[in-house]
Amino acid sequence: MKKPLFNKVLVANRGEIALRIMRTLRDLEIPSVAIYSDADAGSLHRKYANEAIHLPGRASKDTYLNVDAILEAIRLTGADAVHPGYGFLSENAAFCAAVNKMGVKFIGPSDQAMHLMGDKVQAKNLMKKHNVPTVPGSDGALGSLDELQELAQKIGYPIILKAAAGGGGRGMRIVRQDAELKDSFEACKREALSYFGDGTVFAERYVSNPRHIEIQVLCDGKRGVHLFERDCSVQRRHQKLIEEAPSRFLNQEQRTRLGEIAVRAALAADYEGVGTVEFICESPDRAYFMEMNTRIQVEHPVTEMITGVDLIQEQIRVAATGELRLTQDDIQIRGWSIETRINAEDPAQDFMPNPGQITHLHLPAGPGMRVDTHIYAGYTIPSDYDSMVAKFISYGADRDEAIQRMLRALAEFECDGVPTTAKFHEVVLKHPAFVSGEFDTGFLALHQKEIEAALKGGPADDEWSRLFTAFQAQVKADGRRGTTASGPSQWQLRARHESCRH
Ligand code: MV4
Repeated sequence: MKKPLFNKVLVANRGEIALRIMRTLRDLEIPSVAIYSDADAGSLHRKYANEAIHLPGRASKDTYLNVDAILEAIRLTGADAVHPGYGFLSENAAFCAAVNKMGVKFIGPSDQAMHLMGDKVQAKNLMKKHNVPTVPGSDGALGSLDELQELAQKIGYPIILKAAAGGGGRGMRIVRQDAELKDSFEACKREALSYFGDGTVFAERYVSNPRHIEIQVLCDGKRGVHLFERDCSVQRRHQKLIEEAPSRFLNQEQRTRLGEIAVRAALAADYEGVGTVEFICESPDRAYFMEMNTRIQVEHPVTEMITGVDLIQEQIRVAATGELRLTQDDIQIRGWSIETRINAEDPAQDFMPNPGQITHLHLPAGPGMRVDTHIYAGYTIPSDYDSMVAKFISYGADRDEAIQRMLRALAEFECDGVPTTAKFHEVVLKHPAFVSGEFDTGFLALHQKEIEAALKGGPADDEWSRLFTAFQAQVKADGRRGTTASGPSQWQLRARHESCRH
């Protein structure tokens, strides 16, 4: 009888990711423990787990962020491992250390590696030592305004100021001229201190409208493999909305090169578990290390779809055995995958979160469609947590098929009682710039007006759909499958689109 990897795993999270982790635990025949707040008394993750511990209260700080309550739940249930998911305490080094101190395994990296990557100055210094490309900027933390002024003379504008304890777009300021430097520097330090309790700030040359390319890595502290890239450039205010794997932006040689750099970056910190090394790219050959996320990410399913690897299972295996069982040769790309985040927000109301009760629900399915969600008909979306209620993950032999299948799913989806971002995703997935793959992190800002017009169902929307259908027909007529589907260039499409718009 094989010794189980763990006897019982407490999942210190909620929503779709808690369910997703518990399903893999079920595959591995490992009993799961849920924690749930007052607001999640009717949640699927509570129902699905083998055991469930109620954490009194609604607010995150009293429940999913309540370290003492969660440590007590571990003691109470005798769990020998904890999976933190993403968000909440997943990158909280103190929680990680407290769990390990109990003799319970935190499924993730060591608290040292987590702490190191959480300090963007330390992380960047480590990368420089290991020949991982970084953006030119200050040599570590900025000591004074004089130092910043000297740097500005040296590297020129625009410059971006960043909080060392920040990340994910928090605590950043772009400076475009000398006159703004002093106030921006003071403001950035003040915000860093109040948001993160650490006023340390550093500076870099600002790369305008980069692509956001991130590499999935899986390490055991000694060895590491990469599972290729995800392109997360379609973002709104640093909130990713659409992610895909692989990226049209990289060819096979660039993909391999960036993957090897990412593994080197992770092993520089003796990294154990799954992690994501994030780059911004000025061009396919000019990628710069941004930060390393030391958790499983929301968008991990697109990587699972193109590689066939269950990342949560591998994460649990490495945590239990300390050994990576995959080699780089085991990991191949097959097909294309796209994820859209379905948020209970109203895109027509500036994406304002709009929780409430779901009175009718029909979820899409069929070939090439995976839905990771915790909602059900009659479920009331609590206002206490983030607004993401589902992830639609499409899979196709190539990018065009992945887009088509996502559009099929979005059209099939029905959800009454709360507005969602589904219609927004339909509009974006039909946009010539998206379809052609020629977009960067500035995509939504650049096309905001057209997208808003299409959302209102104006003529642009009908014309858009017609244009999209014509484009797709041409791709098929060309018989060109795969990512190199050319069809009319984005600019031809756009010109046609523009001419039709007026
Ligand atoms: C940058 C950058 C351009 N130049 N750093 C955003 C969050 C974190 N991952 C790092 N980020 C960026 N750092 C330099 N030197 C662009 C981003 C960035 C971004 C910036 C503004 C608006 C949207 C963005 C989306 C992804 C990355």
